Amino acid sequence: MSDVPFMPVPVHVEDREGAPFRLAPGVRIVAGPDATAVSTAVLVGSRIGRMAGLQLAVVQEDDGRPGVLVLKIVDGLEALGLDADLDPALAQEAYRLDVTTDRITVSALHGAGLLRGVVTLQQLASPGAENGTYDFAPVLVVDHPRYAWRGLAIDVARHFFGVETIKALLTLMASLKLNVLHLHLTDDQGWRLELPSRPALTEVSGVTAVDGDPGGWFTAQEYAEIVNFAATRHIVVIPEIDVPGHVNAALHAYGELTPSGEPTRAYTGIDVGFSRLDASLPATGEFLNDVLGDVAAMTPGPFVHIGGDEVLTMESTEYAELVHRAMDEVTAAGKTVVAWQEVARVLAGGGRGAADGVVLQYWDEREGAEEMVRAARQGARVVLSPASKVYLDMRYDEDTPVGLHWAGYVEVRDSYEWEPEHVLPLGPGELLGVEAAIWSETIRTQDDLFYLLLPRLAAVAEVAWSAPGRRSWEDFARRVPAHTDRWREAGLSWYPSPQIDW
Ligand code: TNX
Repeated sequence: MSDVPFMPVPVHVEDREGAPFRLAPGVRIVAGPDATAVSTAVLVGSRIGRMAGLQLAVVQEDDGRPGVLVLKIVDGLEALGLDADLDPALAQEAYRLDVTTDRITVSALHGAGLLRGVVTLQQLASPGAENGTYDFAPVLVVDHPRYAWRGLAIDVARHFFGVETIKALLTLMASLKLNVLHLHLTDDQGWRLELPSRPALTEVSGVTAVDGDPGGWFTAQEYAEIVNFAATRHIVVIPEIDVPGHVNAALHAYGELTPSGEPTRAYTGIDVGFSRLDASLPATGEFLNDVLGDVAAMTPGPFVHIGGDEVLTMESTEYAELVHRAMDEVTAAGKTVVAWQEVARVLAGGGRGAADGVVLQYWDEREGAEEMVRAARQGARVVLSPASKVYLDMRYDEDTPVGLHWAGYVEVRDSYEWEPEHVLPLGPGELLGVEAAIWSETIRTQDDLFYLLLPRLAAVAEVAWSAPGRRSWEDFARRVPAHTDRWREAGLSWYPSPQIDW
């Protein structure tokens, strides 16, 4: 075991003998002919190069001389030193990092694995003896994630956060090897994605937010920019259009969606559960078709999230009908449905296969566990977001200046010390992964946002990446302080938890 503060902790680390690899002028990146290796090389070249103030040349041929960083796509898991029967979804992100005095080699089956390996490499860097040089201690790391889905949901609806904040977030996520960014784009208080078929959604409801604070929205072009920025980091973006509740912003923009035909008033409070679509109105079907069709078309990733949470003013038959209509739109557009746990109720009644392919997100530990398990037996896959552990809008303690506390106070250790397999009694293959969430009712600034995210997001990332036998709270707490320099350089705030010896 090495004392390098890797985060999340890898599967296998082996210290090696010898002088460190020195990053100094003249170091080249060898990327071979593979396009994914080349694109990773360019990103790495600029990252590692910037760190040392160097321009690193990217070349195709490995001439065998020392002073190279080799990025290599290999054919099989055996070449990484891993078992051939590793789940293919995990294998995509597996990597082998081999640091010797003369050369560094990162190998993987896929560009995603290369990038994860390079993130590990960055964590190995320490300032060298000469000014501007960096040293990498000789080591062998062989690594792969525990879960294929390691996400963060951010609510940009209650308060809006623009492209620059989202990019800072994606950069942080990549550094923690997270791979899913779930954007909660619509809610009672605002609509944050411009859609070609429904311009009034943002023209009318883009400008509103909680407490009358400034709103905002992503233009279609900005959304594409976010999706591309994420893709370069092998992070998939999942847009959420929350229906059939949490829809006041839509009802405010389009009066045809209400029984009276009159638009509702803008809503700037923070209650939940009062707004709803109406299954009997013809406009409802057109709305679902337009909105979900547009969002699917704008999203290259395989998933669209339809929400489905907290509908408190609707009978179950109407709820089921609207959920099925939304699901059908997403499926017809060629995407996989993701939904909050409430949707399990609707699927669990449907018999074998009724939930095939759907991804359900479990958040409210007070209810719904049984339906979740039943839906999983019927084909649903599960992402865990247990609020008492990973709702990062919960306050750390009674003195935290922002945040809610309906799921309790959540200290860093609470976010870290839990076992995903103990949350629900699921069978093999049913548990896809773990997703943290941050809701923005009380969060107004980027500083508030990162103060709540860090260091808890690092804790959740390790829960999702690292195997249970490999991680412990004491060891995690010891490694956290080494990461604050990077956070500071990126301009991010964090919570100096008394549970950590800074
Ligand atoms: C529950 S999580 C909600 C959100 C709130 C959040 C606040 C979920 C599916 N619904 O509407 O913003 O709690 O913590």
